[in-house]
Amino acid sequence: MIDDISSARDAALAALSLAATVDALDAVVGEHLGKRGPLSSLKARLGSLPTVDEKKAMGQVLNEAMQSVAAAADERRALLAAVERRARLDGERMDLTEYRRPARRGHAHLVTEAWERLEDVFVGLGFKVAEGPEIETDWYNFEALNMPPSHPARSMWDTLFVDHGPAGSTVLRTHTSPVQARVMTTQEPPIYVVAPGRVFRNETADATHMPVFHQIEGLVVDRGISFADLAGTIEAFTRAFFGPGFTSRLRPSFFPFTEPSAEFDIRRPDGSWLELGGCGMVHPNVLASCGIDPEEWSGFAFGFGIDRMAKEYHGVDDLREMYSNDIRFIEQF
Ligand code: FA5
Repeated sequence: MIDDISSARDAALAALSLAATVDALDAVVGEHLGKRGPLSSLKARLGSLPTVDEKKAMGQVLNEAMQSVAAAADERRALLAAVERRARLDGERMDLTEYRRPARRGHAHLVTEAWERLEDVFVGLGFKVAEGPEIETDWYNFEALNMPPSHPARSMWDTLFVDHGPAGSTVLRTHTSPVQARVMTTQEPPIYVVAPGRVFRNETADATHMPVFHQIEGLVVDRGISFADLAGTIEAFTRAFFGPGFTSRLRPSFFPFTEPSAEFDIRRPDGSWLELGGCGMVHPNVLASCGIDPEEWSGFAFGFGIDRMAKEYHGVDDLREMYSNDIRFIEQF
């Protein structure tokens, strides 16, 4: 009987190993371990064994055979199930890369765009681009610009100081005008430069003010430069930047580093005015402190707010919107 048990077990194991699917395997299990299967029918033969001991011993052998078949079936079922699952997943997989949204390109910040356009306009008018440091010495930011220590005009700008060197000697530049002094102390006239850059003031942000904003400085030093050259340059630039519907005007004003000085406004097509910056003829004291002979050379300078120009150009209501990085705002441009 032992031989019969062994061969029934081996036949079951062989059939299991040939089953290629879980369904086929279940069928094999049913066939070999089921009630009518060869192993079960051997169970029926136990009763015909002569002694209790033999019945017991043979029963145990048979049980072990059935258990080994069941264990082999479980192992193979797990394997086949994993293979089938993988095949099903592969079949269900969708190639999502087939649906491609057209790539969306962003754009430079509105202020950066205005900055670059301004450079283009002025380079087109024959200017070169200069730059200076954002952390400045008191001398360049104030003193060279005709504002000696304690000069009351210094309070025109709410200055942020840097804790470096003697107290008050280092500032975050309050305007781009120190670049005038840097250019004049290092270059011989004739000078035609613009200097765009970031400036800092201890101011609370509101619709038209930011504590960190941008200006573009212009400086011309040559022989026989007059106020008419300044007015003509500003008018040419206004039309080139904003378009033919816009014009400019100059209003008398005061800056310590220019004499005479003016405020520069642009007139929108609807007739309203917007203050954009300051300008004037370079003060003889400024030329002299930068080593240029005011008897031989004269010049004009201007400085205006790039952020306000970008705001105006795009019809934005509030400067702060341009720095909120709200994608719904940015996407409009
Ligand atoms: C100046 O800064 C002078 N350096 C301009 C100048 C240069 C005059 C050369 C003469 C010769 P003012 O402080 O007015 O001036 O600033 C000039 C422009 O910067 C303003 O008209 C405005 O357009 C812009 N501006 C000033 N403060 C802010 C601010 N907090 N936020 C945004 N823009 C500002």
